[in-house]
Amino acid sequence: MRERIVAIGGGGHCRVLLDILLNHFAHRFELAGFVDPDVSLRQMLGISRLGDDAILPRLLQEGIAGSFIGVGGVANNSLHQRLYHRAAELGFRMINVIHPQAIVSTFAQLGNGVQVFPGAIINAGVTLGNNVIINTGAIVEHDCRVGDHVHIAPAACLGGGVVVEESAFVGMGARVIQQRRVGRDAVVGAGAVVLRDVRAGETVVGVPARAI
Ligand code: JB3
Repeated sequence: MRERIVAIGGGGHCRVLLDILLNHFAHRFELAGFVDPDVSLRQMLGISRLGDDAILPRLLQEGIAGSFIGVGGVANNSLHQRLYHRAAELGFRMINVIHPQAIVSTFAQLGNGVQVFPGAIINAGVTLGNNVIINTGAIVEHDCRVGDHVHIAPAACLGGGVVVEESAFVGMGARVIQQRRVGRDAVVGAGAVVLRDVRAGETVVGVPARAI
């Protein structure tokens, strides 16, 4: 019996998630549709808009037990985070979406609602929290600890033992050298090279990365 699931948010990030689920996990999941406040949206990759977030409790009662956050976000994870909390509190099972061409070590630990996109690599000893996005081609080296609601953008690279705290964002193609810490809600700009710890809430850009 396939699990019926609903996507929360129907934009570009959701398109990548639907691609993975429709092409590789149709045997496990039945995609009931997506919810999104944009009434101009009708369908995406053959999946219909069901309504806005207000219908989520009814969907749960109708037996749609699983959900995933289709809203991504760049530099600011607050909506991604808020929607996750709302869906989890309603009682949805927050599914993990992991592309089969992502390499995820059997010695890595993943939370709930984790999204790992094509070409990403998660090495041994890594822990990923809940609602984490490891975007296309990103590399998370051995023993990294990535907190809840963190977004590692495409082609970013975390060296061994890096700690990325809750809700931080590491931009496209950024590098964080081994053992460094990126603080809670911090933002590492695209292409930045982080050689020292990034404080909570700080935004760093450039090579070497400097606070702005
Ligand atoms: O950079 C990359 C590779 N991807 C980006 C991704 C991580 O984040 C992408 O380029 C975008 O910057 C962003 O993708 P996302 O979140 O899909 O953005 P967008 O294409 O603008 O779609 C957001 C969707 O969320 C829109 O359809 C909004 O109407 C919808 N939305 C906004 N607020 C919401 C809410 N949906 C629900 N269900 N609830 C809301 O509160």
